[in-house]
This record gives sequence, C-alpha cells and structure tokens, in this order.
Amino acid sequence: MLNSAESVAAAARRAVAETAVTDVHTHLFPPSHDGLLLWGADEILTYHYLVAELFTVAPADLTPERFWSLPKPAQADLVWEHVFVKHGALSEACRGAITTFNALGLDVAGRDLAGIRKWFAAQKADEYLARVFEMAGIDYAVMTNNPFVPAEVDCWGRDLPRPECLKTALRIDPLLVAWADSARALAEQGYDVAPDGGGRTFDEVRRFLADWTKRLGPVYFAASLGPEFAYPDESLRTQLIDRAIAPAAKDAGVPLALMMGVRKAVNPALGDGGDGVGVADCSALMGLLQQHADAKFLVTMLSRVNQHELCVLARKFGHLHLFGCWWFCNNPSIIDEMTRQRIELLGTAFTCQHSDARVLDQLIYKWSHTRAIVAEVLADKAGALVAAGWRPTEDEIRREARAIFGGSFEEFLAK
Ligand code: HDL
Ligand code: ZN
Repeated sequence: MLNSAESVAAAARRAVAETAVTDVHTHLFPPSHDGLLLWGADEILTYHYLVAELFTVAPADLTPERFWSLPKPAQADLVWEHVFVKHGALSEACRGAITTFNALGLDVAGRDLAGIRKWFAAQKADEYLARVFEMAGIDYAVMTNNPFVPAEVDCWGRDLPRPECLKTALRIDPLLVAWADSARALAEQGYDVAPDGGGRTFDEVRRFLADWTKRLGPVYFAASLGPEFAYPDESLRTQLIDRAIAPAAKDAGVPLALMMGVRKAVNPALGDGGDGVGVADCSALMGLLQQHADAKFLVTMLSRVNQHELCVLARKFGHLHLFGCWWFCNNPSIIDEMTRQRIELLGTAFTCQHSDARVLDQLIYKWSHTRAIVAEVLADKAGALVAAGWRPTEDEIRREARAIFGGSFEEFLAK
C-alpha cells in the first residue's frame, strides 16, 4: 500500500521508467523495404525538424536549393556546424540527437562526428532495429503505409520480411485532400471511380480500402487534415467519408486516425520541413463523432490551442481516443501541459505520446525524453491522490503508467 505522496511518487517514477511503450504512430519501415527505413548519423542530423532549424540560422548564401543539391553527409555537416556547434544545440530536436548518440555510447561530448559515423557504418539494420526497440522499451510501433506512394506499393507486392514489432496503418490522406489525383490513380488500377463521385465511385473506394486492408492488416486507417477541414459540408469529401471511408473502417473493424491542423507546405523550399500549423475546427470532429457513433476515432491535433477543447470532446464521446503530443507539440513544455490536462480531464483514457519517428534511432530519444516528463506528471497526480486519501497499490500505479503508454490504446482497439 502506498500511503504517502513520496512513496507513490517514487512508485510512479519507477512505473513510467519500466513500462513497455506502444508507439502508435511512426514513419518507420521494415529494413527489407528497399531503403525506405532511415537510420544512422546523417539521417538523424538531416531530420526535417533540424533542416528547418538550419535555415533559421544559416548564412544567406546557404540557400535551400544549394543545401538540397549536396549529398546527405554534406547536408548533415552543415546542420552539425551551424545548428549544433555554432548555435548551441539547445532545441528539442538537437537535444534528441545528442541523447541518441550518447545513449548508444558514442562520443557526442567530444563532438566526434567522424567516430559516430564510423560506428553506424558497422551496424546491420535488422539487429540494430531490435536493439533500438529494446533500448526504447517499445513492444511494437505502428508504421505509416501509403498505398499512393509507388515505392511503398512496390514493396508490398513482394511479400518482404517484416519484424513482428512493426505493425501497419493504411494512410489515406490523398483520398481526402487530393481527390482528383486519387480518382485518376484508382481508375488506372481498375477501380470504377469518377472524379465527380458519380456511378459506383463510393463502392469502388470502399473496395480499394478493403483490398488494402486485406493486404496490410492495418491497426487503423489514418489521414492528416488541414485546419480548414470542415464536416459535414457540401464537398465530395463529406460523401467520401460518409459513404466510403467510415463504412470501410467499420467493415475492417479498425479506427479512423485523424491528425488535424497541419498547414501543408507553407514553405515548400524546406521539403518535409516546410509544413506549418493552424488551429483546427473541433466542431468538424464533433460532427464526425455524432454522425458516426458506431465508428472509432483516434485523434491528435497539431495546435496547442486545440488541446483543451479536444480533451472535452474525448469526455463526451467514448468512441474518441486521444493520442500523442504531435510534432510541434512534442516539446517538454507542451508535453507537460498536455499530459496534466489530459489526466485531469480523462484519467488514463488516452495515449500520452507517439514518437512520429522518421529515423529509427529517434525512438531512443523520443521515448526517453517523454518518459522523463510524464514520470513527473504521474508522480504529481498520484501524490495528490494519496494526499486526498486514496491508497493505490504499486500494481495499480504500474497499471496506470502502462495505460497512458499504450494500455488504453489497446483497450480502445478492443472495445
Ligand atoms: O502527417 C504526418 O504523419 C506528420 O507526422 C508528418 O509526417 C510530419 O512531417 C512529421 O514527421 N511530424 O513529426
Ligand atoms: Zn507522422
């Protein structure tokens, strides 16, 4: 029995440090998928978060065009020189790279980039992936698998080996944000769809989703949406959701994961780093929840401004499950605030984080940084509970920690 704030806080810190983590959204790939899996020093240093930071400090003659024309190691050298060495490496993305190199036992204190590169060159992808999952304490990670990306589709056609710890998600943004192109792509693949939605379009989109569900066995369908996303409205998108996507997700027995509030390509010159953020419309999500009470929704929003309203929606609708401190929210100050707010409003009925890792090695820092912050939040909240008079057991504290690192997600999937 834990009967003091101190003892329960210590138990909470232990529980968070030791709990297995389920990483519900990443951009990882099986090592067998033709080099789609990114890992190693130069990928870590040219993560699009760091590329964007480079252009906040780069000299004027270092233009994005010149940067992109360079080979990746030269790009990494520029990030290392300008962002890390010359400007102090204080950002979360910089600290992440440093945490990762350090955790691997590499001499980042000595800034030995050559030695760090040499170590990575000696690693083999398969063993290294298992080692990173072990270090980060992850039971499995969900990938982002996009049937509209030819390089990805090609891999799925060849039945390549996939580690058990990598599960799939069917990524369908193009259906929602680029319908005209998607309709053309589907028609070329033999689906009888029309750009105006006529004929058997919605049944055929459903068939497309069912075909990919059979091929991938996805944990969920996923899409990112802009701040302007409205629902319902007069657009074809509302009909696609109502007559194809939501029914297909229900047929497959999987949730629809919506990542809302991304302003795509506000500065295209930065590539993947060129996306911005906008305040999403929570009433659009509320409309979806009311219209599709028999579907399940996993949601994360990109703007800090949306977080409180989103938490209240999750209290109102049991078929909504919140996950992660996404992208521009994945910073200590905001992770702390969001996790406190979510525990205060939702108890443990949410998933506190996802890594969004694009580079395998990032799992190490994304999870160690988050565990450190969430441990203090849970210690605080459990301490306040004991001070109020509750007496949780150590097992219950472990249960609560696991709940917000994946347990509640699994419960939601099984609901
Ligand atoms: O749309 C998404 O899944 C986002 O996470 C983007 O991939 C974004 O570029 C990203 O990596 N955020 O962390
Ligand atoms: Zn992502």
